Amino acid sequence: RVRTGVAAMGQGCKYGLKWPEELTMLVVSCGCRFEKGRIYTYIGEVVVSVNPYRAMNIYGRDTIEQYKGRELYERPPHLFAIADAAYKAMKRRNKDTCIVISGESGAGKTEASKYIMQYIAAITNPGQRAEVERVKNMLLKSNCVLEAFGNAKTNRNDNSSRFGKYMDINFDFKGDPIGGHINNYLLEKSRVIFQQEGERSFHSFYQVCVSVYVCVTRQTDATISWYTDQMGSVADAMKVIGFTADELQTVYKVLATILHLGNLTFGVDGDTTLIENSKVVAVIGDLLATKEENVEKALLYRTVATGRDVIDKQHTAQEASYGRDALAKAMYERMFCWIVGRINDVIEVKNYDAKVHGKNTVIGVLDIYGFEIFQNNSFEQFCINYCNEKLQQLFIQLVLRQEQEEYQREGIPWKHIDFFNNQIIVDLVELQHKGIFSVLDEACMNVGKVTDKVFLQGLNSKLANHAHYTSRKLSPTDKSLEFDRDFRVRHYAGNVVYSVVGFIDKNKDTLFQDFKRLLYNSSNPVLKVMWPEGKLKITEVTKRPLTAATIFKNSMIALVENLACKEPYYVRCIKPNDVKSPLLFEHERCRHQVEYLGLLENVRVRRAGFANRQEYPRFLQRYKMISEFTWPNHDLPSEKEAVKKLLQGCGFEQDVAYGKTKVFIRTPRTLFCLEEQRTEMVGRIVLFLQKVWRGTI
Ligand code: AOV
Ligand code: MG
Repeated sequence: RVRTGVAAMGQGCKYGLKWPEELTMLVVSCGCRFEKGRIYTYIGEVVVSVNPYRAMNIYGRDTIEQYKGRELYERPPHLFAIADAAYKAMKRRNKDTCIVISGESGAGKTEASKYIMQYIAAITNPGQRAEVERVKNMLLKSNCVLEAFGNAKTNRNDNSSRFGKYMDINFDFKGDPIGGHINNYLLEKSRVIFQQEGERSFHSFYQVCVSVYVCVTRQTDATISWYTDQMGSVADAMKVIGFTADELQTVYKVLATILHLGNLTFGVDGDTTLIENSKVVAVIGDLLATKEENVEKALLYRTVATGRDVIDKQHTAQEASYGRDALAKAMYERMFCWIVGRINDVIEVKNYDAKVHGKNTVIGVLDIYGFEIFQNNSFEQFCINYCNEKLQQLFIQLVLRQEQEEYQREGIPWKHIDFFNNQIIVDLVELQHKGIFSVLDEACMNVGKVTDKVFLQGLNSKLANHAHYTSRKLSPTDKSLEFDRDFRVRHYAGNVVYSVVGFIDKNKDTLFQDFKRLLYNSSNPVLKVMWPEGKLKITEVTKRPLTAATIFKNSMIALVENLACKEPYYVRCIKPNDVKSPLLFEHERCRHQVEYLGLLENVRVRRAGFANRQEYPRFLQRYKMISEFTWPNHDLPSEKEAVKKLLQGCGFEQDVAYGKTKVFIRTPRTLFCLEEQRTEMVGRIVLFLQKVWRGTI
């Protein structure tokens, strides 16, 4: 039973092995498989994937063929099998399904999501319909574009997703892709103006730079040539998707503007704030298709309405720098959302009439930023880690809790298996009035003295007794926390110290109206559409916008609701080491991940539970031909009784349990045998019918 890896390991641990040996064995099993190049393992229907950090020859056409249309346990564990299972469930049962990929930063989520999409593209559209081919091509090409603008090198991953992505792929009644939709979540835009030691800004900036500055490309650094290669394919992909030449130009101009903004410095002369390198302003004016003096004014002044009067208030140098950075971040974020919007325009399902074509079903693929801990963790890490808490909660609900609840509902004898429920941490972040986001929003609403320190004080008074929250004030002897700056959250995946510096600003996310008007009034129409709110008059802009935390929280709640109403398939990614080595499987590191991902509980539930369950009528319909008691009809009082008789007759009695409405099958092997017998019988029946038909019987 090597094939099922971890699950098989679980079955082998019948001899009273308890924590932590049981966990250790799980990890050892994963490690052995990793060393043999078997990077995938199943726990029930969950795929555990260990990042190989080397090119694997397991994603080609021949492998795709091996998995196409097969059942999960027929072939060695693979991402393709889970993609196929999600596809089959969608096609056979008309169900919306989703594939949720989780794991910490650098564990292999984005790569997995791409292989899954490639697989789906490869197995669909046997009729080669042109429109379907077009849609598939767009869906695949969109990955490359979004990675260029939304990924960056971090200290955890050279190609780290700095935004969350959920993609719906829509299928017609034939099971062919006819469109899609991408939802993107909170881009880490602060990266545009600041990167931690060893990190970089978004790939897109380097891609434009290598194309402009030959001297950069002469460097022999491998990553530079990578950027050069990418530059070409991103531009090609954008053209294929349908970005016009003007649109592409505007994208480059926005990138260039941001780079130039980064060079701007402010000084003071008496009472006047001024721009020290005014030549840069001219360049920016040019790039933004607006007058130089408009740019200068927007950078140095703020128009405010006081009663009926409208006055220009001069910024201090500090305010001007703040405004410049906010502009750079906002321009990038706005452009990113615009790109996603343009892709959606193109891939959106068109001309589909459900009345004519039947229900249009969906497979959702979720690839978000993984849990991360850096030297310095700020608002962005806080949001990213909260997002991972939400997904862990969903996993608990769907895999651990629901499974156990079903046994109870069906009256199957069951000993409850405990697991750590992270709802308490989700509440710590998102609970109304009491959670960290609420305290942050309250602090931002305060007029007058609003500082990050005040926010921290708010947290300390509201959360003093929370088991997963602490700060130096609450734990005075804990030197790893700085007074008036840090708080620590005990996340499901580890402890993270956050610095409150910047939380208020990032949450308020203020961009002076003057910039919005500046960009809206550009004579470049592409730029103009990115900034529709710039058309509002000074006196019209009154409503307080939602904070970044509230927007993110609402989008996460909506995401989880959306996933929860689909049939989920899980890929749990594990990062074997911190040095990107294909050879190193660090047991302690992996043990930690297996533990917090809830995989041990997952194994326990599966081991004590059943691999497969089917409602009696459905089961009977499928297998009745293999038993003389049920073929062609049975005379038993109920379908449940008929199923019992059938299974007794085949000798599977030991491996099944009978619930109120469903039969539960413990091991996949039994299901195989049933399937084999069925195939054989169906063959015989067909042969028999053919003979009858030809009159040879
Ligand atoms: P992530 O998506 O989980 O991190 P990635 O999918 O970007 O992680 O994987 C990180 C790197 O690991 C990739 O760039 C590859 O070099 C390598 N890798 C991952 N999976 C495979 C595979 N199946 N085969 C070969 N190499 C692989 V983050 O986006 O940082 O959370 O926010
Ligand atoms: Mg990623």
